[in-house]
Amino acid sequence: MFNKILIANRGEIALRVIRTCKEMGIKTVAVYSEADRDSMHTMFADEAVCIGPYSSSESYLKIPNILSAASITGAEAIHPGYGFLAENAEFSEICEESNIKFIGPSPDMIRKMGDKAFAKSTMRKVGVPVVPGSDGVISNADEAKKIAEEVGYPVLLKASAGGGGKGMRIVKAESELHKQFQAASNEAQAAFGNPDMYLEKFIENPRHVEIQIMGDSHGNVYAYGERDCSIQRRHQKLIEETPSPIISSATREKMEKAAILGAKSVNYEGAGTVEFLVDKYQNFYFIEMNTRIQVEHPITEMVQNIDLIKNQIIVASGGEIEDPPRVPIGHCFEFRINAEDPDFNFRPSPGKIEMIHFPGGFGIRNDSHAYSGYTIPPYYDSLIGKLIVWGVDRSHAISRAKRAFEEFLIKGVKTTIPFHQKVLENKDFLNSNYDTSFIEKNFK
Ligand code: MV4
Repeated sequence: MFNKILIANRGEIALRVIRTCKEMGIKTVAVYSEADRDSMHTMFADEAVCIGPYSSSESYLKIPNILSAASITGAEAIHPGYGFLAENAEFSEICEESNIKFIGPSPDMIRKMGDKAFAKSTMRKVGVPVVPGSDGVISNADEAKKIAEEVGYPVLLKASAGGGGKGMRIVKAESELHKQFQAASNEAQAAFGNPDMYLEKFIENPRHVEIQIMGDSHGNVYAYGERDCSIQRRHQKLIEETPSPIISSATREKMEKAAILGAKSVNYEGAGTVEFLVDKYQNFYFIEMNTRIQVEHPITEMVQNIDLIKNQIIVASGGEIEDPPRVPIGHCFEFRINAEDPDFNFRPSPGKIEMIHFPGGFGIRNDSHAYSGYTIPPYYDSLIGKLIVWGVDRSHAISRAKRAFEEFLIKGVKTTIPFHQKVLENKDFLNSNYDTSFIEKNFK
């Protein structure tokens, strides 16, 4: 096992990793930008190294600075958290070459799964259901036209280097296809330095359900149930829950089997998420695989009674992960508390938190780096924390969430708390009658 881990991240996820390291008896090194001098992760790690000015590109994304910090502190491994360098193949590769264990997938795996058209084609070949469309990249608009005719309009053009909703174009009719293909491809070239596109049938108002998996170097791959992440706004998730209220146990079993099949076929190691779209008939289709720990991982931890970060560290050190019962107990929600004003189109509201009081009691978990007097810098994401609420079933968790929000006080910045309180009164939400269009429909 490692003696010392460097956490190449900030905010709540840096703190989350530090907590598990402490519980495992592993020393921790925080890195911080000049804007994060007073940040909680900087204070709670055993050592902290300043890696540059406020700008991410000069600090949290600056590979030489992070490796220098690892070298001078003698850290043997680096946990990247999510975002920043978590899915950067070059970083994973340079860590490998520097004899520092990257707690995440190999550079090769990051490249394979980061190429969305290739990932989809790989999954299709081993029998994982995928959205009907092109098998891999399409080279021109004429080819796109042929495939669109086969699967039927509307279709979606997706950038192969995109993901998470970036670089997508809906095409409703053949007459638009040529123009849209050129525009989308140019956009992809500008945004990702890669013009490759693939095409899919457009699934109307799907639900977004993802399977948590974990693989180790001994050939084990396990699935830990699903998370329903359909409550999103502009591809930013706001509420996640597990189990998904619309997935039957038969469908769950099929989705888990598909995710394990896909992961095993590429010898996947570490924590991963297999994303599916689910239509109104409970048909599910693979769309992407994420090779990182995700923001919403705690809801899986709560119902499965496991520490996913601990498992990541065990796997990275060559250990074998135990096969837990993997029977979910109860129901869990995550509510993302962002420094944003929901009354003004969720515009960012950084600044000083004059006072913060977190809810507590049975079934409540707060993953947050915020404290009274902390200033949220405007340079990074707006996440103040995650309220994670566990209950014996969905309705119990909802009652508990409502009472938790009554206790949750934040003064000084606008937050998404009032938004969550409105959702908790929404009839469709209460009846589990929602899909990815929920926010658009209800909060215009
Ligand atoms: C789709 C889709 C409909 N049909 N693909 C958006 C994020 C990216 N991971 C995939 N996305 C979508 N892909 C097909 N063939 C609709 C979406 C989509 C979406 C997916 C998940 C969660 C929220 C979403 C919001 C709008 C569109």
